[in-house]
Order: sequence, then structure tokens, then C-alpha cells
Amino acid sequence: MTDALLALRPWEAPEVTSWGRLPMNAVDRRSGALPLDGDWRFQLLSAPDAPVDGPWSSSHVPGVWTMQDTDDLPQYTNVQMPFPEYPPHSPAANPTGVYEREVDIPAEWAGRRIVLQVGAAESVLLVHVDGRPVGISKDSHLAAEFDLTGVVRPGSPATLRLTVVKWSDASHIEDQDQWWHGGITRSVLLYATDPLHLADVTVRAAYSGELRVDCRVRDAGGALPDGWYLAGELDGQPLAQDAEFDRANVEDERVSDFLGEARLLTTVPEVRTWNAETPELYGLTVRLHRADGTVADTSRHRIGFRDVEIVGRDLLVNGERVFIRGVNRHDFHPLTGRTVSYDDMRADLVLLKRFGFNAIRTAHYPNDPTLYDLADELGFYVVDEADIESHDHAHEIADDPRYLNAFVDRVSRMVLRDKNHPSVIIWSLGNESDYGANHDAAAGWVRRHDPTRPIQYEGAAKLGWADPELASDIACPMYAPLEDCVAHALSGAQTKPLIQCEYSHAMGNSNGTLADHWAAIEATPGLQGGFIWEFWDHGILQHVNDGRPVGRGGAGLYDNGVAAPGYRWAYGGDFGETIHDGAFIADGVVFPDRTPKPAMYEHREIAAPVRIECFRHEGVVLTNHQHFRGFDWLAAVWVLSLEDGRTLTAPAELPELCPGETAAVPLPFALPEDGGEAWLTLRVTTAQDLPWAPRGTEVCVPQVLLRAADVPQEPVAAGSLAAAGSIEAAGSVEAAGSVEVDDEGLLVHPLLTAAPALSLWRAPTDNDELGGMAQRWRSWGLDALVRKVVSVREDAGRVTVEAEYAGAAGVVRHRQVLTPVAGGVRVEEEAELPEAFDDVARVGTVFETIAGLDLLDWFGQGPWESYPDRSAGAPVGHHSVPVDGLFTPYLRPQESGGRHGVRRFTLSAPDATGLAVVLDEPRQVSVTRYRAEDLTAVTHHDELVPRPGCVVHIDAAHRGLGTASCGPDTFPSYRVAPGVHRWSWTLRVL
Ligand code: IPT
Repeated sequence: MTDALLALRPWEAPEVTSWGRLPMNAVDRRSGALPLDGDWRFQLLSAPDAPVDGPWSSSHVPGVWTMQDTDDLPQYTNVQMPFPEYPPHSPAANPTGVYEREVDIPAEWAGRRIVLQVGAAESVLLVHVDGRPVGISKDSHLAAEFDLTGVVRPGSPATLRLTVVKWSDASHIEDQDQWWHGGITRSVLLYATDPLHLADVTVRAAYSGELRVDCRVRDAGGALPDGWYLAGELDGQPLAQDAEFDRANVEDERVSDFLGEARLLTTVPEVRTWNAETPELYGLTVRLHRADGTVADTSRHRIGFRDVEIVGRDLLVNGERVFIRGVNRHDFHPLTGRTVSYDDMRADLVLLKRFGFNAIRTAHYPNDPTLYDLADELGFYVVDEADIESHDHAHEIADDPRYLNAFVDRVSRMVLRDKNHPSVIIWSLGNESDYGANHDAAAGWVRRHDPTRPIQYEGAAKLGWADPELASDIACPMYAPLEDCVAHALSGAQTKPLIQCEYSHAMGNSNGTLADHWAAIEATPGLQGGFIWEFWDHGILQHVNDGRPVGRGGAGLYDNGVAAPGYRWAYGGDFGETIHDGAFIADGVVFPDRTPKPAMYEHREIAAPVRIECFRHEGVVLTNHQHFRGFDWLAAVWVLSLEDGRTLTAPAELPELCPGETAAVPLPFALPEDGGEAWLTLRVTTAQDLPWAPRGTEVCVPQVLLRAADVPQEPVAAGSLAAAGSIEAAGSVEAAGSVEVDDEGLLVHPLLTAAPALSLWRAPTDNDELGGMAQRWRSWGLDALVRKVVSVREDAGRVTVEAEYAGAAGVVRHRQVLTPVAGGVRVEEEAELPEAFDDVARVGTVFETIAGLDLLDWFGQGPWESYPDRSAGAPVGHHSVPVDGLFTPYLRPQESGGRHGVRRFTLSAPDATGLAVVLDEPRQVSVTRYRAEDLTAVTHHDELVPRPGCVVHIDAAHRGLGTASCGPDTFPSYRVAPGVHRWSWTLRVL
């Protein structure tokens, strides 16, 4: 017998968005339900209509089968679809998971309405109970509910079968930039209600304290009995009901199960309002009472009082133009794929709070419902995005009437689910799906249903940032050049808030110019922020030997961003996929184990609630850079770092400042007259335990220069090198001893295994590769320059070495002047780059040391990795990090581990022997175990073999990181120009 559901072939019918599925609503049924999570019987079929006759294995629910014990493995594509069929078609080979289990329907549910909720299944769900067809659902990231009342018998077992078809018409509108999986990704449960039940609750809680709660009731038939009433309470205080139920017209027998609606109203005096800084919540309970006063149904909510509106070109929360310091977040876990636990989500948000983020875009689908509870509680502004991305076939689908239902269905179901969350401030119609009538239809639905929030859609906004006709209230571009944003804001034509839905692509070693972006955003009315792409590096933990995903049992097999030996973080292509998009999936600000990348520290500082504006004779000028609160949640300590090695600390008293206010506080120290360059840092921490940070958690480390370094003394070298000046800030320059060079003019030194040589290249970052720079560098031959010594001259102990470094597209002239100084050698260098080398990676020195020098101490920016266009998060000070801890393990090995603004450093062994280097001025330095070519020779971090010694780079100039893997390159001011570069440094033995 043909199965009725299968006979519909719903996987090839975009018009069919569901069948037998209950309307979405905001009544939370998670408590008091019968959980059905756990191991289910499982068969993976080759196609949805293949017979279910194989042996049963088992599969964990919630979970994706692609990360469990099947042959259907994860596959990563970005824009391209993983199969060639055009919409609405799907491939004949279509993995289909059949999940089965028995459920004992509680006897006490007799007479009640029994509902099955499937949290999420991708991409088509077919439900059978005891072999009978019950329903169909699509929309992979929202729950589906089915009424089983007439299908199951309380007190008896029932067999549930959930069939999940992986590929369908819906896949074409779920073409997000992420791994493709199949399975049931969120919890499954059963619950029971009275037949007459709360069908939906809609809360409007305003900044003024006004509260309106609209409740709908339904029954499977019949009229609303007399005397039933609704009651509610807010934090224990009863709410007034404004009127009787407004009943539906039930005279017409054919009228649906909708019975009526009622409203609860109140105004809370002196309401504690909600915003992302002080997320005050109230507990709302709504009860449906029978005529005798007993409770028929209850719905509990945590609500927040706040307003969202657009006034002019500003998005206002509670009347304030708030900055949106956002990130795009997928539901992701390296062991479970798309299934995330409460603890995981909480950890995500706690980390984001600690690093200054205040907003999340739920890219590119509604995230797990718990995420919104946590956003309400911890304080985030959420752009809630519908599960629509038709990237590969965007143009065909946006106006395809066969997909009209799906667009409206997905957007409206998201709104119906999430409308009561104070955190949700904007609805997004989806991502990268062109723009068509289907979007306007969905936008129309939202505008009517929820006029309290703006909508945004990048695909519409890009047709005209100021165009009022388009279905986007926000100008929400992705990866727009900063100058375009500023120009728009200054043009006089801006009509909508400009908040980039994606910017600062965090792939590999990236997020260059973030601080420049924020300087412009804060200085330019009309610019309000954006959402970094993205939170996660989606590396899946994989066994190296057999290439299988590790799955749920892998906890503990990674640490500090690195997989344990024998494992690695898989990216596109690592599961044998032929169609894939490689490491483009590793583009987050955290590693797959949630270890923050250095860019997170950059963000934290940019988002600092306390700013040091400047140091003036009257003291240190501080600003409260928040929107809603003072400094009472913060504690602080002053730290004075002197170049000579001294560090002084003093307690700090933060002034009472309202948001936006500035005040000068006295300098906490008498600045010592000696000691050279002096930096004052305010180390700001949490003053008490917060839900997202224990007391004492560092919040920011703003800094101000109190005294600049002494001006270098008289030049010492002859000729054009003189311009480089002395590298000695305070030391003597008298010649001492001699310098030894070999036949090639290369320095011979007992602590060096490779002599100082010129370096113009770095292991290309993802930005360098995808932005085309790496290709140019290779074509110029920068990765394989051939050195030829031209002359070696000795003059009074000083050796001058002239050399040429030849690449395919030009020759670089290089001169080193080696002067013996007490305990070491001063190296003065000059390199002249031909015009053809107009944008190189670096100009500097590279040398290698003997093994055993395992600790780097430096005075400069740190302790985090920093680069010329990403150095705001690294204060100047005395830092000390083991060499092995300096390298950042980006998933695809690349330039990594640099430190910006280094003035001097030592590399030492445990017995304090080693070397010391003093630089002529603050320089980019890196000390790692890898040569640039070591990093480029491999594709994954686990393949790297550390060298025993150190590879040390001292750069006169180093190209910024930019974000060119997707978006703008670094600014011209951070690029390395051709022509003459000069630098100098002194090497001494400790
Ligand atoms: C943009 C996508 O919206 C996002 O999902 C991700 O793919 C990002 O880029 C890059 O990682 S689309 C891009 C083609 C601009």
C-alpha cells in the first residue's frame, strides 16, 4: 500500500510547506512535557521512497546522523548547492533517516489534547504514528507540532516514526554557508493540554511600563463555555483583565477551532526597563481558568519592558541611539553539528558578553529557542533571521510563486515563536536570496502582525540604502567599504540607520581595520555598527586516521583551540566531498572549541565601557562609553609601565559618570623622572559577580601614553643608513669586539642557526590568498627570493654587506651594516624595493635561534597577537609568554603569532641565558617555531612540525591583515610601499 505522505512526494513540492502541522505560537511547552530525547531505532535509506526493510541501528535524538555512525558524512558548501538539480528538484540519491520508538502515552492524559513537538528536522519531516500518517513539516530550524489526540490512546504504547528526508525543494532555500547535515537537531517531546487551551500569548511591554498581553484560546470544537476567564500576574502581582473574552462567531458550525481572545492590561509604575546593558526581566504568568476557578492552562514568560523605534536615521532602544556591536551566530558545535545544549549556548553568550558584544544576528535561520531566553537574560539585541537563503538560485526563487508559501510561512512562524522576547529588536527576512515578490509578501505579513519592530533584509537594502519602497527599514549592507558607509552618512540622502549585517570577515588571521571602522562609526551620525562575520570557526572534530567525525564522545579531545594528537578540525573537503568550499567555513572569532582568537581582544577594547580620552595636565580624562548605566559595576586599578622595566600599580576610583559624560581624574602616580617611555593603563574588571562574569573578570584595559620614548641619539652609521638613527635608547654605542661573517656575508653568531636575512614574504593569510595578494607575491617570486652577496667590506670592526635578493619580477638591494657593541652586534639595514614590488607582505629581517630559548619577554604591545591594523586590543607593557604560546593555531596554517609595537625583547632559557634585542623604534615582531614555508606547506594545524629553535622576524614594515577573504582589503596606509626601507636593531647575549 502506498503511504499517503510519501505519495505526495513532498520533497519536490515547494507549495507544500506542511500538512497536519499546528500553528506556531509563543506558548512555552518545554516544562511539564514528556521528553523523547535519547536513542531511537534508526535506518538510513538511500531515498525517501526506498523500502524500510534494512536492519535497525540506533541514532541519538537530538542529533544529526551525519555526525553519527553512518556513511552519509557532513559536506560544506557556501553558495553552490551540493547537487546539480534545479529548484524545486532534489537528487534521486537522497539520504533519508527513519527514526522510530515506542512511547507509553500516560494514562492520566485521558481526555486531554496530546501534542507531539519536533524541535527541528532537516529538511523534510514526515510523521507517522502506529503506521498512520499524521503530518509533514519543512522549515528546518523551527519546531513542528502535531495533534495526536485522536491517534494515540492514553495508557497504551504508540509507535512514533519520524522520517527525515535530507534533500528537497526546501534545500534550495536553506542554502546557507555552513555544513550540510541530516537529522533531528533539536529535542522531541510530547505534551498534553486541556482541550480548551491557550493557543497563543502575545506580549507588548513598553518602556513606559505599559503591558498588554493578548491571549488566544482554542478548542478542538465547540464554544467557549460561560464563565471561563483569564488571569495573569507579573512578578506575583495580579494583572487586570480589560474585558470579557472577545468570542469568535461560533454560530457558523464551520468556523474553526478559534474560540476567542482576551487581553490583560496593566501599567507598571517605576518599571525597571530592559536593555542589553541592564537586562531587567519580569516573570509573567498567564492562566486560563475554568468557570469554577480551576486552572485549565498556564503560560510562563520572562518579559522585558523596552521600546524599539527608528527616528530619522537612528535606531533607538528606549530612546537611545545604541551602538550595535554584533556578531553573526550559527547553531554550531564541533561534536554535534547543529545540536547545541543549554550549557553550550550559555557559554557562547557569556563569552560574547565578556568581549564586549551586545548584539547577535541569528545567521541565517532562527536559532535554538533557548538562545533567545539567554539573550533576554544576559542582555543582547537580536536580529532574528528567517530560515531563507536561496543563494545559488536566488534570482529564480525570489519571484517564484511556488515558493511564496514557504517565504511567508518561514518568516511568520519565526515571528510567532519569538515575538515575546525583549532581546529581539529586528526581524530579518533571511539572507542572500535576491529580492522579489516573495519577500514583499513576507514583509507585509510582519508589518501587519508586529508593528513594534523594524524589519531588515540585505537583499532589498542593497538596491538602495535610502529607498523607502524596499522591504528593509535598515540599510544593512554586507562587507560595504567603510568609505562608502561614511559617504552615505554624510551625503544628506540617508534615510535609514546603517548597520552592516555582516562585516569584518573573521577567516583565519583577520579582522584588520576593525578599530578604524569603529572610530568612523562613532564619529559619524547615521552609522550604528554591525555584525562581524562570524562567531564560530565551524571545524568539526575528526579522526585523522579514518576521516570520520568524532561525534558526541569527543569532549576533552581539544584544548586552547587545538585538537589532540590524532585528531584535527575538519573543514570543507575533509570528508571526501568533491563539491565543497574548503576553509571558508573557518571564519569565526572563536576556534571550534570556543577559544577566543586574538581578534576578540581587539573587539573587547573597541567596546570598552570606560575610555581614556587623553592625559592633560589636570589629569586623565575618562568617558563613560555606555548607553544606560554608570560605572558602579566596575572596579579598576592603575598600572604604570615604564620602559626601564618598572611596573607600578595603584588603586583606581572610577568617577560617577552618566553615559556619555567625561571627567578628569588626577594622575595616580608621581611620574618618575627617569625610566623612559611611560604608559598608564586602567585595568578595568567587574566589581561583583555578574551572570556572565565572576567578580574580577577583566573588561577592558584602556591606556594612555604619559611620556614618549627618548628621541634616538646621534646617528652612528655612515651614508644613507644614517637616517635609521641609533637603536640605543639609553645605552652606549661604543664599538667592542668584532663581528664575524661568513663567505656570503652572513652573520655568524653562537645563538643563531640561521643568520639575519631579508624577508619580504609571509605565509599567506586567508585574506592574502582569497584577496589575490598571495598570487601576486608568488608571481613576483617573493616566496623564493635568491640572495646574492655583492660586497663585504670591513672598516674598523664594522662590516658592511651589500646583497641582492632576486625575485621573478625584480631585484631588491639590501645592505646590512654590522657593528660590534658591548656584548653583541648592532645591525643597521636598508632595503630598496623596486616599483614592481608595490604591495609586499613585509620588509624585515628573519633569523633563527638555537633550541632552548623558550621564553619571550618583551616591552611592547601584547600579550595577544597583534598586527598593524589590528592592535587596539594589545596594550603596551612588559609581557612574557612561552614561545609555544605565541603562535595562534588558525585552522589552515598561515602567518600567525605577530606582536605589534615591540620595542625590545629577550629570548631566554630557564637558566636566564639567551639573547636580547633592542629595536630602533616600535616594530612588528614574531617569534614562532615555523618558517613561512613550513606554514604554507600544510593544510591543517596538526601537520605542522615545530622546529626546535625559534624563527624570529623583525619587520620594518608589515602589511595589515584587512578582511579581503570576503570584503575590503586593509587600507592603503597599512600596505607596504616600494622604495627604501630602513631599520636597525641590536642583538646581545644575555
Ligand atoms: C556572505 C554570507 O551571507 C555568509 O553566509 C557568509 O557566506 C559570508 O558571506 C562569508 O563567509 S555572502 C558572500 C558571498 C558575500
